[in-house]
Parts: sequence; C-alpha cells; structure tokens
Amino acid sequence: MLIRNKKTSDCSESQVTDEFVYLNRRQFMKVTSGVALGVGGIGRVAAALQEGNPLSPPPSLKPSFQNIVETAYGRSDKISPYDVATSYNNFYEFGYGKNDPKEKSSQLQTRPWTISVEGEAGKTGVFDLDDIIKESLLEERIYRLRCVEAWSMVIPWVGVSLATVLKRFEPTSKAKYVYFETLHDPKQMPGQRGNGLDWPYREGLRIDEAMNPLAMLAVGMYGSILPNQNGAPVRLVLPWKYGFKSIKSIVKIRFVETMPETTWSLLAPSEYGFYANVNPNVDHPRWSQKQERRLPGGVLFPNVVETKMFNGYEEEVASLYTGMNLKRFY
Ligand SMILES: Nc1nc2c(c(=O)[nH]1)N[C@H]1C(S)=C(S)[C@@H](COP(=O)(O)O)O[C@H]1N2
Ligand SMILES: [Mo]
Repeated sequence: MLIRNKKTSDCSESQVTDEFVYLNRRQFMKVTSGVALGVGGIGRVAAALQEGNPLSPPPSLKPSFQNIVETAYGRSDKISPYDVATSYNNFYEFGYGKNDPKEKSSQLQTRPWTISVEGEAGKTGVFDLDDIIKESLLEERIYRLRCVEAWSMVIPWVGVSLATVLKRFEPTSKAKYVYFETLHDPKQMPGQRGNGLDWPYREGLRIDEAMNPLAMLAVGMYGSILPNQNGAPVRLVLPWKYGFKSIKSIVKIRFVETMPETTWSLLAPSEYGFYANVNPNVDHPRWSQKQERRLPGGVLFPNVVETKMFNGYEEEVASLYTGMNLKRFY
C-alpha cells in the first residue's frame, strides 16, 4: 500500500507494478545466476521453494497449542510456505519494507496483553487477553488473504470466531459498528517514530460484518503462536476483505453507534473505503484488482490467479451487502 508523503511529489507510476518488477528481478537473478543476494522479500520465497516449501514453524516454536479443532475452511487451497507468510508482511508500525516487520518486531512484548473494551456494551473494562480467548476453544481455519496491493497468500490461522468473543461483552442495540485499535508505543514500534500513518492504526466493521461466522480473531498460525510480524498476540482475520482491514496487535475494541474513522480511508478516501470488500470489478484508482499474485511466485512462474468476488467467500458474506452499490461503497 502506498504511503502518501506530502513532502515529495506523488508517485507517477503504479508503485505496485514497480515493486513487482523489482522483486522479481531480484528473484530472477538469484535463480538464474546463483548470485548471493541479501535474502528478503521474494528472495525468501525463492529460498523457500528451493528448500521444498517448509510449511511448518521452526521446531523451537512447537508445540505451542494443544487440541486445535480442525475446521473445513480452505481444505482445498494450497497453503503458502511458513517462511513466506512470516517474512513478506505489511505491518507499518515496524517499517514500510516487506521484511521490516520480521526484522524489527522481535522485541515486541506480547504478554501480559490487555484489551480495553469500551462503548455500547454491557460488559466493558480492561481484560487480559488470556481471559478473553481461552486456549481450549481454538480452531484452525485456512483462509486466503488478499492484499489490496494485488498479492495473496493462503494461511492456516489459529483462533476463534470474532462473534463468540464480541457477544460475551453484550453489545447493546446502539452498537451498530465495532472499532479496533492497534498498540501505539513508539518505543517498541520504530515505524511509529517517524512520519507515516496517523497512529494508532484504526479499523472498523459494521456489527453484522463483525458477527459473520467468517470473521476471526487469530492468536496463531501454522499451529503455533502468531509471530510478532503477523500481529501478535491477537489480530483480526477477515478473508473477504482486503488485508488492511485485518488489524494487528489489537489493544482496543469499542462498540459505537456511527461508522468509525479508519486509518486507510482517512489517509486516502478515494482509494481505500470503509468496506474494502475484495472486488475484481472495482479497480483501485491506480491499478486493476482483477488478478492477484498468489505467493510464492516469481518471474518464471508469476502464479497470477483471477481475483474472486469477496475473495471467493461470496456464499458466506454476500447477504451482508444485499441492495448495496459496491462500486460506491468500496
Ligand atoms: N496494525 C496494523 N495492522 C495491519 C497492517 C499494519 O500496517 N498495521 N497492515 C495490514 C495489511 S495492508 C495487510 S495486507 C495485512 C498483512 O498481514 P500479514 O503480514 O500477516 O500477511 O495486515 C494488515 N494489518
Ligand atoms: Mo495489504
């Protein structure tokens, strides 16, 4: 995603395409000439491919969860390698490069971790994460993650249905939306020290979207705890929406009556809407959303796939948007 830098002129070209070309050139060099390059971004993808798609977290992380309930979600999708999902990230609190989150997030303190629950609900207050999400209720769901930048991955998440958690706070009839906030701590999050986004990172959902069974609060992936770069210790996963809605490292949940302001729609309202449903028929103003690169992929095998309406979850979520003009409410 592009960060608008007010001090320099706006990017003239599609930076998405530029980055694609740039990363693939690096991978091409690696594959064809064997030149030792700094491993990072797609370089890691190539490395993962050569090592035979390691799908598991490193042994040091295992075992971390017992008795995760398997679900039917995504059983037919080919899972992205663990190394790719944990080294090609967007988590701007740790920098704007795809490898920054992995390289700069290792010091993030994820325990104890509290979430402040506020607003239109019967039970509000500050809760410990381990009291909100009981390990005995964890399930695994394999979901496609489609970034607005036109790449995607398939990730086996570990977590619980968002609705189950939200209902326990007893939202009132005034709770029409729910708002989420990421930790704001420039000491731990170097990306928050400079210019960039207007911190803290903020997201929101209509309450019926939040209560849809697909919406998930994840605390793990690949059978193990969430790596910091993927939003430890707890994040949203909303597979029918562009990745930026899936807010990481959540510290606040607020039930509200009116549509909350969200980071990306505040920054560039003509480019990033509140709904941000994956939609191949609504292009981003600067690039097409008809296709996506399913990672890993390279210059020889770019692995481009057609983007599906609601990222292929139409059956589960289309009824949320009946009668809505999805070109207008993008
Ligand atoms: N707090 C926070 N949450 C965030 C982001 C971020 O920069 N900060 N990036 C978003 C974007 S653009 C995407 S695509 C996904 C990426 O999740 P992943 O790195 O686990 O693949 O996280 C989303 N959640
Ligand atoms: Mo994204």
